[in-house]
Amino acid sequence: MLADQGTAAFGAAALRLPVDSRFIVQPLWGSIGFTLPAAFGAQTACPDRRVVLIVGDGAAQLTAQELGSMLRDGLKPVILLLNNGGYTVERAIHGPNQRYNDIAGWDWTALARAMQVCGQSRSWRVSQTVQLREVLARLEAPLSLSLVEVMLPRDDVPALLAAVTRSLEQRNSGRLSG
Ligand SMILES: Cc1ncc(C[n+]2csc(CCOP(=O)(O)OP(=O)(O)O)c2C)c(N)n1
Ligand SMILES: [Mg+2]
Repeated sequence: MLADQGTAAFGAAALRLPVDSRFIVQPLWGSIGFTLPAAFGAQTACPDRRVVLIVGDGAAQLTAQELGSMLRDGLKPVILLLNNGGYTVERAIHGPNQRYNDIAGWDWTALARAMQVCGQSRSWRVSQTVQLREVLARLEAPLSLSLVEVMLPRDDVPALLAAVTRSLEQRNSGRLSG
């Protein structure tokens, strides 16, 4: 499993994973978009393992072309693309309504199709938990590159991120010393 910087990494940090799973994040440099080509590398290195990538819409827009490389090589990762209309983690830290945190809307379910010539991918758009569960149940052994566009409310953040931003706000407002 790979989780990109943004709400993806903050949410995935709280997951309990099976003992033999590996979890790839890049918290130190935090360069968004890293995990999409990293998923390409992981799936190439481990063709018999199921690679699950959780990536935000903003991050994915930086390195989306590597979907094409994965399709070229016939790789079958599961990609959970979190569509919350922009840079939600940044909104949580500063400027919730600033235009610089909005991104251009993309038709994510059409994207993989546009990058292939002979139908090696499948895409879904889900907006309810029950739909996500249904799709994930089908993806226990993916037959093709599988992209699930997960629609999320713009300001929906994991509990860990909410706690971090609360303490940042306290510090910035001078209410916390030291
Ligand atoms: C290359 C790079 N550019 C900008 C940033 C600053 N940055 C950190 S998180 C983030 C937003 C991520 O948005 P998204 O991938 O949509 O995740 P979300 O929090 O919305 O789920 C940005 C712009 C960065 N870390 N790296
Ligand atoms: Mg986003």
